[in-house]
Amino acid sequence: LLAALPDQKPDPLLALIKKFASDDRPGKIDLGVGVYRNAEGKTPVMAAVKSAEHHLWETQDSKSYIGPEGDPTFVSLLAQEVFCDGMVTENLAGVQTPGGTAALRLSAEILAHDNDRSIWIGTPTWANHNAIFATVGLGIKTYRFFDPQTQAVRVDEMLSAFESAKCGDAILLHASCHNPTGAAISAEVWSAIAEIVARKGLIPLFDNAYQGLGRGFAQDVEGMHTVLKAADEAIVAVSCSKSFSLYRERTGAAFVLGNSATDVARGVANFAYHARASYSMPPAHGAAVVATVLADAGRRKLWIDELASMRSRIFEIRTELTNRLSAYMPQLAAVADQEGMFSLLPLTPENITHLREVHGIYMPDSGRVNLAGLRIEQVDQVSRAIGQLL
Ligand code: PLP
Ligand code: TYF
Repeated sequence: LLAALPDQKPDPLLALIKKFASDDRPGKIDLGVGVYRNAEGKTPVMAAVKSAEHHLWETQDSKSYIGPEGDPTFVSLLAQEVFCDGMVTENLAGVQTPGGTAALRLSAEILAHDNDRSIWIGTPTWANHNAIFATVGLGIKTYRFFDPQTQAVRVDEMLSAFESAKCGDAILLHASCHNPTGAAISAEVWSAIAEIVARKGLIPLFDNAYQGLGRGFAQDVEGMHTVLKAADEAIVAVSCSKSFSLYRERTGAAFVLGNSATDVARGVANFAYHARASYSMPPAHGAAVVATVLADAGRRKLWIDELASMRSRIFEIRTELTNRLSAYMPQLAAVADQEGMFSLLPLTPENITHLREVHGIYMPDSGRVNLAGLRIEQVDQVSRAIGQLL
């Protein structure tokens, strides 16, 4: 058994965490794994989360099973935040999942039910997307999404890929804060995507993993809403890992939007079937925390304000870094218009090894930088180290 198994490489981002930890240089800088860090370099528990945990500790009276769909109160409170008024109807339903990853996995499972269906994925994308869709046997088709040299979305290539998709194919879209590029899709392009989705009968699958870390909590899903309103059927995978800083609590949800209450109930029943066959039920704590934050106006405001300050810290670093890097390479001025924690710099694997070995600056070989890994006073030093290589 064991000798016959294939060799498996660790996820490069997760492998980088270990490499960084074993570097004992005091000035080392981690621009690798996608977690938010504050000005002190910490990933703190949000104040609203602490308050909710305190409340739960005092009031929670049972740890009995909750079922594969998870907590329906969490699911409906989260739906109010992710969708807009007219969308939360009997034609929308969802389940709680262990993080955005499991929401994507359940989505992949129901999409893979039709052997003829393919999913269209932009490149580059979050590395785990490929693994998730390949594991369930879904056909994967790719289109080039981003040009690191110009830092622009390859709009024409993306739209013509969608034009060539078959009716019933799925298209994977990042709702905002694209991982790994940070590239934002304009309102006009969202409308063009919506038009193709409607005309060709495509199924959008949105990965909504960074809501609130881009332009604003509500703004970050406006483009998604444009497409969802046009779509006949759609799926939305939500992660609460970043938006609530709940990473290890594994909190998320998968939603289906359909044409009738009967259809979405069938979608949810299939999500629950696949959940039962793998992890049985989602862990309760993170979802209970999110529900406790969202259900209380005071805690919700505390959370929304803290999220806004996280967003503005990322924006400040982005602006400062862009000002310096664009002096070396004018195209990098576009980095300022990107959103979320990441940008993808046009660096070679040799450049990245040099930055790590000589300057103690860590990033994956792709050249993706997590801007939240920087303190404002480090921007100058990091820009000079990177600038020399551009
Ligand atoms: N989707 C994207 C684009 C991500 O970057 C991540 C990263 O964590 C996820 C989904 C999964 O998030 P979770 O930790 O909630 O599973
Ligand atoms: O892209 C990132 O850095 C985050 C963290 O299997 C992550 O999404 C990376 C890999 C993974 C889970 C989370």
